[in-house]
Amino acid sequence: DLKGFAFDLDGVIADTARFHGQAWHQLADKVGTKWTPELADSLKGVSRMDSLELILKAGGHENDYTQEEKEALATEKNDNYIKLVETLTPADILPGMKDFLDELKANNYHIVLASASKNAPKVLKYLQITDYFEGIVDPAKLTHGKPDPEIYSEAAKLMNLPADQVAGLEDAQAGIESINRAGELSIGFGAELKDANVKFANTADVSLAAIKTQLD
Ligand code: B16
Ligand code: MG
Repeated sequence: DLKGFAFDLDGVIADTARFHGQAWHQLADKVGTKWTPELADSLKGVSRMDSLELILKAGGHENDYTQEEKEALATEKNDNYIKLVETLTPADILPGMKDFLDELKANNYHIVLASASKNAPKVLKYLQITDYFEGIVDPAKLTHGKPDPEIYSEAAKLMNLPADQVAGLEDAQAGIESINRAGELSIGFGAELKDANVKFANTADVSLAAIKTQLD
């Protein structure tokens, strides 16, 4: 039986994937990499430095910058991203997610955050939902990012639950793979997540009953 839920943040709780995209697009223009929907998609759930490497590689620029310059580029992207995050309000919580958090809380489920983003605490603060989470996996302490299972395994540990009592919610292929490899139940939002155990077209469709229906 499920006892805990681990939430991805960007693209699941708030549409910050759009903000990450905007800030990375700016950076791609700066380094001269053509911005495409495929490139944008490949960055979802991927850490800041790994995302930068993917953008540099896509334009053949991986050897054009020193480590120091790369760190400066990543900082510039993050500064632009934070400016966008500071405009968030509770109205930016994706449809249905506040109700779902309330439903989980009312039914005494454990709730933690499993986001690759170092800005996650800030985003939760602006959305005013920090208090729903009994823990936040610290991405700075992880050896491997999504699709490695480490982040979702850590989420289960934070809740003191075995993997088979945990579900993870994700909008990105790298995240679904991470949940599946951690041995947890994967819940995916978006049509293209073929490996998710439970699938919803929109965040508004999720509820305990709707999950149960797909599992029966
Ligand atoms: P930061 P998630 C991920 O968050 C984003 O999807 C990804 O686009 C971003 O690069 C990554 O966090 C790192 O974010 O630069 O803020 O540390 O989807 O795992 O919640
Ligand atoms: Mg995400």
